[in-house]
Amino acid sequence: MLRFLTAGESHGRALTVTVEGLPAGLAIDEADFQRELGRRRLGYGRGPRMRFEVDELRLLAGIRHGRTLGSPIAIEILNTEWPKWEEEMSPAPGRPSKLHTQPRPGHADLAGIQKYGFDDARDVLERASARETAARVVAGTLAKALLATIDVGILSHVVGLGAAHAGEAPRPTMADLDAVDTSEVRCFDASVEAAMIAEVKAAAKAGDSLGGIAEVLAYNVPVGLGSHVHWDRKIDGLLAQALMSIQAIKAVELGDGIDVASRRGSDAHDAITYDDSDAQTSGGYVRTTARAGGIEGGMTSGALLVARLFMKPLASLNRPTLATVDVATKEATVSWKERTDVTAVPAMGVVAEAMTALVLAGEAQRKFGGDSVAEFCRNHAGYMAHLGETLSGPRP
Ligand code: EPS
Repeated sequence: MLRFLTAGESHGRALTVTVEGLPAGLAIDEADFQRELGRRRLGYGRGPRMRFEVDELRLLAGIRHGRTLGSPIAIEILNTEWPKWEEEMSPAPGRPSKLHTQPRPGHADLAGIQKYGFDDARDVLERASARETAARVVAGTLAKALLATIDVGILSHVVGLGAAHAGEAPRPTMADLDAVDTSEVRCFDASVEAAMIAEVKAAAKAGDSLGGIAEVLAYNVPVGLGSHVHWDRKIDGLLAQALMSIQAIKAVELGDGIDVASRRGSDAHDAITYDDSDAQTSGGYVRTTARAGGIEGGMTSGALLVARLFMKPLASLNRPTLATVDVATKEATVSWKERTDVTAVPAMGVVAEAMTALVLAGEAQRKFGGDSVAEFCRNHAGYMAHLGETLSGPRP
């Protein structure tokens, strides 16, 4: 079973991530993590921190000479500003210099203060912050590397930013990933890029924030990851949970999930054809459309996996205007001003790739097993070679 745990506060000394359950022999090095972390820092509308944050890494355990050992992997991501925050975030007994008592509407501040009995929203916000997604991206880099050994590729692109939406442009393939990352808003539809940037500029000028939509695509996913047999083995449920857990995500759509609810069945599903020259992921059974998002009955179908994530505008506003209540005095006020991004939708897509990779890699390991990458790949190849054969041959 592939598991990971992160720890760390946004302005603490470091984030750490422990990843457990990967096979031995997976080729990985620091540059792989840095490439993905660098992609996560991109995006028009990010705040000042993303210009100076460097995501310095320490590979602490589980990797030797560029290969995983099969043991738990532990990685630390140092926070650039720690020296500035050392006193405020010190683990030693003491008191904060200032209490943040005016919770930001839409943030974890108020529910966290109430639930944990805090008198300072910083005790909540430091962990609720999307800084934690850097650790997820590190874990996701390992998951992507495992999936790459069976030729599964994952990418994301932004399809909505504020009121600007991409049209019906063709979906990017893995070969288009650099082009997507080159776009300032990670949008593959060049005709809408300027409108997205204008949206961000206008929101920034107003001291406001913006949400949006990113689409994640997973190519070459083999048929049969996940299962129909239990609610907690259905891969659509696992993906929804993993993607909804990303900070500020309020909805996840798989395939045309929202739209098909108002169509007739004859117009909502993906017709099946057979083409044995296209046997790679699905045993030759080809879906002619991608409405189901590559998932049927809680299992991957071998078709393109498509998930869309809907992100709310960030709760921290550069010009706080929403009414709130000071929890110390119960007086009406607005929140304090916390440094923030205008939007983080382009980065969210990269985080969504990581979470998708972690779910798919976990399910691939459940299906193919293997203590070494070689064994994992052999088992995958054996399964793919015999797709479509019945369990025990002809009935007696
Ligand atoms: C964030 C606020 C900003 C973002 C941060 C998420 O951080 P700061 O308060 O330090 O300016 O830059 O994102 C990251 C640090 C990151 O690595 O993604 C928030 O409140 O969620």
